[in-house]
Amino acid sequence: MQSIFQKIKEIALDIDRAIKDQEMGYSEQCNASGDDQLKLDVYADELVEHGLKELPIVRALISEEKEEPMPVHPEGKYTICYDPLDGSSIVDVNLSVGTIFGIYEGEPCGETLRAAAYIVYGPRLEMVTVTAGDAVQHYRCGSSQLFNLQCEEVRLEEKGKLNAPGGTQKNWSPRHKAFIDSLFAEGYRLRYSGGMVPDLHQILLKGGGLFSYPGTSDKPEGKLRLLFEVLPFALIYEAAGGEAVDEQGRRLLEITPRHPHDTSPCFFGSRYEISRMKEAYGVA
Ligand code: P6P
Repeated sequence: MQSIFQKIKEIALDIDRAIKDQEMGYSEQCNASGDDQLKLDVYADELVEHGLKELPIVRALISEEKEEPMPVHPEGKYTICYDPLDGSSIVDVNLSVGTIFGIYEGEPCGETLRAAAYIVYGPRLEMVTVTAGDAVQHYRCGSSQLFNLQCEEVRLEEKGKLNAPGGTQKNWSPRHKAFIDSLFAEGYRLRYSGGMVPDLHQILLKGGGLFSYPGTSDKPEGKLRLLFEVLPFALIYEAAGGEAVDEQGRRLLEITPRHPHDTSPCFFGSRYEISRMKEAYGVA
């Protein structure tokens, strides 16, 4: 696994440079989910693909930016699913964005997820990693271009203070709106940038709270993709002592996608907030 994390660090430095140097225009393409692709999306996708293909341990790759899985080394052990530049639509206004990796052994699903990592491209370049069964680790890249360990065991508090409610509010169910409003009535502070990676990174490092992207009238199955967005963060949040569930209160890591680009409604947070969600959704 360390060879993968090391390669991710190298890729992160390349994408960080590209964000600073590349133009922000749109390509003529769109991805498998129908999202318009920035030239930067395409370039970041190439950087991840070419970097990971150098590792003999990689059996296959699945990218948010490509419809089909990419076979790599037949004797490889892991299938790596990734979102090369999540939140790229906000990079042109200089908000933080990220890259997300799920490292699966066998057919990719919650149960075969062996490790996860994400990179945050913000005022500082940072990385968070976890191997199933181990602690969540947080790294920061200094001017030396080295990733220095900041915390060897990132933990969520039992209850947090931050609330990151995703999705178009006019398309929320009345049940979801009542639940989100009840958290604000308890004094939670709104922290939502529209970038999944910095929004979840903030809650993780600030001790807790809730990030939610529910099913909505326009997106009944949610917006966030299981293999390369939802499941990697589910592994990280559970390893940090939190929970990650769908609208039935089921662990997201118990889900097996039918298609590589399947999405799921998702709730990530500290135990208290997830218990409140289960009460509000009647799935406690
Ligand atoms: P909304 C970015 O496009 C993204 O995929 C995630 O990074 C983010 O959490 C979500 O979409 C934001 O979606 O509908 O709240 O703007």
